[in-house]
Amino acid sequence: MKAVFSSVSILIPAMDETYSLSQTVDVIAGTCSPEDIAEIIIIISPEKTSPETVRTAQELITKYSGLIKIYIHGQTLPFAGGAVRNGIKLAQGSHLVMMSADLETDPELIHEFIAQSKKYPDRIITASRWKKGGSFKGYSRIKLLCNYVFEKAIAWFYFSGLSDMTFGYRLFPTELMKSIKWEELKHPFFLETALKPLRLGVKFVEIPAKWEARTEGVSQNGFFANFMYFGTAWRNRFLRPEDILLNYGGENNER
Ligand SMILES: Nc1nc2c(ncn2[C@@H]2O[C@H](COP(=O)(O)OP(=O)(O)OP(=O)(O)O)[C@@H](O)[C@H]2O)c(=O)[nH]1
Ligand SMILES: [Mg+2]
Repeated sequence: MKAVFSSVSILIPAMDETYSLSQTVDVIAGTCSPEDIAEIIIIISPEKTSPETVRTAQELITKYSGLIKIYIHGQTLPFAGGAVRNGIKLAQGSHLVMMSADLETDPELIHEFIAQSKKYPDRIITASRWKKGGSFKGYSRIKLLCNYVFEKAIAWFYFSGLSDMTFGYRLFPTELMKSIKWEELKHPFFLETALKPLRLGVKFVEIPAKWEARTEGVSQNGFFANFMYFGTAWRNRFLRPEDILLNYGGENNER
């Protein structure tokens, strides 16, 4: 699968963010070339996303009309992973970015993601808080310790040099994302988006990211939900390409 960079679709699931969502989009608009952005899709839950968030999204659509295509999509699959999976199906750009609306995925990095993707269009560009230059601010000590141990264990288990597989801030070739049979719906989906491509032999580029706890809204991921990540790590470890790809061998069959 050879990818060529033409533009990026940016997927932003949102629940209870207002100024954080605006700032995310404003920074992207202020730091990236409009021709590099295919679209920004704000994915909301019709039942759970707050009316203020929806209003903010509508204001952004008006503010950038004629400059950047922004639209709202009401998710049909549940939870954060389901929202992103809906976005993948819709993405029109050659590449797509998965990020959040709570400013924990620093929007200042998007132009760097794009620059790296132009250089390495077949690779996944992934943000790492553990790489030199990255950091955490406002992460509880216990979470930090658990994350450190988990990241080390999982890198060892997968023979991978990646340092931050649980962080949901990545750029992918769109075709790759559309070709995979995704399984997770909740937060472990962020981990799954590293593990399945790793099993397929896809290469990654890590860029350092500074993570800062949200100042608005609440995390949808309770502490004990983090234990679900073990199951995801285990289940994906022994998958083969024929288990992962929707249309394995399809190209050959067409001949
Ligand atoms: N549309 C939609 N968005 C969601 C849902 N759950 C979470 N989000 C959004 O997804 C993004 C990440 O969610 P968080 O709950 O902050 O998850 P996280 O940052 O991975 O986890 P923490 O480290 O605990 O904050 C935020 O922009 C949320 O608003 C959901 O069910 N539907
Ligand atoms: Mg968050």
